[in-house]
Amino acid sequence: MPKAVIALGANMGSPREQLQMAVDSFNRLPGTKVVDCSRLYVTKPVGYDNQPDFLNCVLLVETKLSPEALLGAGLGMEASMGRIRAVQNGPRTLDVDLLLYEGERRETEELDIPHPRMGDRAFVLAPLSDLFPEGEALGYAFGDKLAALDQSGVDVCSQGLKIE
Ligand code: PH2
Ligand code: MG
Ligand code: MG
Repeated sequence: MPKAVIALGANMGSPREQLQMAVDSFNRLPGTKVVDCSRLYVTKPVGYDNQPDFLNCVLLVETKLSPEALLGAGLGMEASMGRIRAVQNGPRTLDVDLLLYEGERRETEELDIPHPRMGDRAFVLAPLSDLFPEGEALGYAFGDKLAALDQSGVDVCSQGLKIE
């Protein structure tokens, strides 16, 4: 089965519970298994300051779903957790981003893979390096990018999420 990497983030409501629900929801999708989950990180907001800290993590899944179907399922989870898109980069109950999908690239209105901003974001690359300590994920090299980023404001939480 193809592998894919998904980033999760939340900073409204009960972020830990919402992220755990997203992990469980991905695990229950047809033809999809959550293989690994990074540690959970508490991170300072990037792009829009006046909002609470985020919880962020990254998942590795194996899936028979297409990239579009996988993203669609994630957007459905965002909607079911009451996400309202009020401010760009603003607070949210759940954000699901498809970062990478094995053997696939996209540059469409609907979907960009690799995710176009992932290489600038320590809150994405630090958890990604938990899953891929060698600094390369599904053909995407990120070790040098992570080393060049300021990683202050990206801290590991003592307790992570569970994969059922
Ligand atoms: N997501 C954003 C913008 N800024 N900052 C942090 N720390 N974590 C996020 O997940 C995040 C962000 C847009 O999706
Ligand atoms: Mg995002
Ligand atoms: Mg998003």
